[in-house]
Amino acid sequence: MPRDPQPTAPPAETPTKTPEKGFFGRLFGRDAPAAPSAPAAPVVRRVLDDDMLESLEELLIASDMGVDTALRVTSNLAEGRYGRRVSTQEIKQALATEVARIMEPVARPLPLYAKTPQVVLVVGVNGSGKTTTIGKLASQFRAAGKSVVIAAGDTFRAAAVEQLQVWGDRAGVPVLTAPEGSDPASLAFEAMTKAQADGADLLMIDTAGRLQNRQDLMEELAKIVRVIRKKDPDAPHNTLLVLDATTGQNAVTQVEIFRQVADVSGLVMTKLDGTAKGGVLVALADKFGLPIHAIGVGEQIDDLAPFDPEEFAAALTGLGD
Ligand SMILES: Nc1nc2c(ncn2[C@@H]2O[C@H](COP(=O)(O)OP(=O)(O)OP(=O)(O)O)[C@@H](O)[C@H]2O)c(=O)[nH]1
Ligand SMILES: [Mg+2]
Repeated sequence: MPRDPQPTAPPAETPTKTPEKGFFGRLFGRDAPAAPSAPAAPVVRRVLDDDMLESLEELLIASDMGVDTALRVTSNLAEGRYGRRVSTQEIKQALATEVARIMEPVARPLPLYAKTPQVVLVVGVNGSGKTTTIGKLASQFRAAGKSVVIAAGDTFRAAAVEQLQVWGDRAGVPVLTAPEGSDPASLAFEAMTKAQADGADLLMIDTAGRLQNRQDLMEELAKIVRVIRKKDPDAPHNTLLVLDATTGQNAVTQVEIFRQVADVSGLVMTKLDGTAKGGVLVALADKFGLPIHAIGVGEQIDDLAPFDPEEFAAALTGLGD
C-alpha cells in the first residue's frame, strides 16, 4: 500500500530523544509542524498495526500510566481500528477519550457531610504539597461559608508551624499549634476538642511528611487516627493523600502504603502546573479507584482546581497541541 507523500520526513523510528509533543510526530514520521506560511500539510495517515500499537504502549508507559493500564488502553484503542489507516488527530482523540473514560468515575470533589466537625486528615510524603493544599482548601471552604480550623500536626519542625500559620492567615482560618517536638496525636486530640467546642464545620489536620518506608513515622500516623477516633469514631471522615505529580510511578507505592496505615479516602495531585502531566493518575484510577478531589496548579492560594477528566486527558495525550 503506498505511503502518503512525505519526502522530507525522517523515518518513523528516529532514535533521537523526542520532546513530549513530538512523539506523535515521530510515530507518524513527521516531527516539525508546518511553517505558518507553508501550504496546509496533507493529513498523514498510517496503518494502525502492531508496530504502531507497540509504540503507543511505550508512549503511555513513558507517561507513567503503568504497563497494565497502557496495555488495556491500547487494546481498547485497537478495537475497530486495527488495520485501518488513522491520523495523528484520530489517535490522540481516541486515546483522550479512553483516558477520560477511566478518569470520569474518580473525578469527585471532597464530599461534605452534615455531621460536624468533619475531620480531614492530610497525609503524604515529604514535600508533596500537604501544607500548601490545606491552605488552599481552607480558603475555598471559607469562601463557601464554612468555619474551618487547622491543626498543625507537623510538630517536627518549627518552620512547618510557621508556614501553616502564614496559610491560615491568608485563608482567614485559625491554626492550632503545639510546641516543636510534641506528640502530634495529642495536638490532634486537642484540636478535635476545640473544633467540637467551637462548632467548627471542618477540622483539617496537617501532618509531617513521611517516607512510606519509615515504620516509626507510619505508626505515628496510625496513632493520630486512633486518638481522633476517641472523640468521634467516624473520624477522620476524609483522609487525603497528597501526591506530587513529579514523582511519577512512585505514587503507586505511596498509595499502597498510606492506604494500609491511614485508610486513604481520596487523592490530591499537586504540581500539575509544571511539565509533569500526572499520567500516573490513570494507573491509580485503574488500580485503586480512589476519588481525585482536586489538583494543585501553582503555589498561590487560588491554585487548586477541581479534577477535570477531559482536560486532563487532553493534556496527557497532547490533544490540541
Ligand atoms: N508549582 C507548584 N508548587 C507547589 C504546588 N503545591 C505545593 N507546591 C510547592 O511545593 C513545595 C512543598 O509544599 P508543602 O506544602 O510545603 O509540602 P508538604 O507536603 O507540606 O511538605 P512537608 O511538610 O515538608 O512534608 C512548596 O514549595 C510549595 O510551594 C503546586 O500545585 N504547584
Ligand atoms: Mg508540610
